[in-house]
Amino acid sequence: MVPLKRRKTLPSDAGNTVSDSSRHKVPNKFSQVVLFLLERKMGASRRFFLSQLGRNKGFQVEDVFSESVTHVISENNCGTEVRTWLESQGRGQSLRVHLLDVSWYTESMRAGHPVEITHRHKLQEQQISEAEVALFSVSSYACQRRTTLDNHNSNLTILTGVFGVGAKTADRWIREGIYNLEQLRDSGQTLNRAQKAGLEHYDDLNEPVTKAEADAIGEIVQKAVNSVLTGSQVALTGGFRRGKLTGHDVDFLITHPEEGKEVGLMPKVVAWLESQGFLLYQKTTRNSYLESKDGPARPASNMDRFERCFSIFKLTKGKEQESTQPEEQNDLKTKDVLRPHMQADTDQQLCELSKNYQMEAASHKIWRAVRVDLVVSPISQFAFAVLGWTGSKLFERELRRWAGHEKNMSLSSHALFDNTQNKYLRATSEEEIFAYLGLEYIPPSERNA
Ligand code: DGT
Ligand code: MG
Repeated sequence: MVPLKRRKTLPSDAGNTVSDSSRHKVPNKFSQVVLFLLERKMGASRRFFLSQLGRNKGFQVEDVFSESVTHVISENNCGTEVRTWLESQGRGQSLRVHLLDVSWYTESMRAGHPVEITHRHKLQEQQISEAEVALFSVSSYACQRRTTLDNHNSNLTILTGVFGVGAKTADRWIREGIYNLEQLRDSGQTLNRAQKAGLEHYDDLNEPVTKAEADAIGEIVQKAVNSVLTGSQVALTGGFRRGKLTGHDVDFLITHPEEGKEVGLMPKVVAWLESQGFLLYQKTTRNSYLESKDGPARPASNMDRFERCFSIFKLTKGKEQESTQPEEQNDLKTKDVLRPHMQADTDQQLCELSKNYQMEAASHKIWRAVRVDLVVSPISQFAFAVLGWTGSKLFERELRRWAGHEKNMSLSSHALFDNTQNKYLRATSEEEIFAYLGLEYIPPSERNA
């Protein structure tokens, strides 16, 4: 049996607790500076990662805002927003603290000590409307709001950008003195299969996937699915379904209109893709959701229960519309890129030649690696799966929070259970699910919370 990888919960503002093992590894070197990172717009995982980074450098970084905090660090917030947040926490009197942009924090991390605060580090004031003030001083549900793509997002920096590397591993490596990819390559660290693939295809995987590439991969997946089981259906989910023009991966949901026919589909699809040379990496986890056994859907525990394949596709460049089989293409060989005059007489020249070769080979590479998630769902759960896999993550979290707090229901990507009536509510469309939840239907393009 393949063990399920559980989603890890990160400490957040709400939790206010952190295990002893993850804190204060290095004593506070700067006793006058007590930092607090605001999760708002930064996100829980980035906040967690940056906080750990600071602690490892000897800074005191608090999980919970308190009187002792001297510097509040935020990202993509203006001064007014942070002040309003502080006031909403009942900390209006604490306005004497420094309100700083995350750039001050990252520069201080790099310098190894708190750098001088200059004008550009200070949060700028900006007029915000009363409605906006209300939005984050009063609790609200993102699944009641319409949020388009016009908002900011940040990528996790350095090591956590490697596929297969989570905040915990990155933190361990940083403590061992590994700060970047070069150091990681030279360190001789034992990497698992996912991390090896992540390192090998690092540049490709950090280049956003375009909609055209997502469509090209969609055609390949459709072809794979039809080849192994006629009548199977493929739906594009994730950010691209919400209208995003780029993404970090491409998400697909696969089903068959006849319940039960989807069983055993994933290994066949994966085998077909592998046989055609489309996969650079794949890891499949099996479906472990059983309604009769699991009982009412408990959201957190049901997150990863579909049969799912984490993969890296090999997509031919510039042929997005043709879905050409990669094995028909030949990578450029040394002879194609080494110019005739490139003769090496010394070791140094040889080294230069090799560097040139690698650079030229990379620029001529005719395929790129793309992260693709494939998920198989039985048709009876398909509407819930589509809703759950369309995102955004915050929108999903808020939907489940709404279901539980406001409707006494449990929502997951598998089912909706009404705790009052003690029964499952069946649905064949997202619209029906919104209706059960007493919410106005929000189309995918407006779920970008
Ligand atoms: P992207 O890929 O960066 O453009 O952004 P998204 O929104 O496509 O994010 P992604 O690919 O991480 O996840 C797509 C949606 O799928 C996300 O909004 C929530 C859902 N999702 C992600 N991971 C899991 C999971 O492990 N289980 C379940 N049930 N849903 C997940
Ligand atoms: Mg995605």
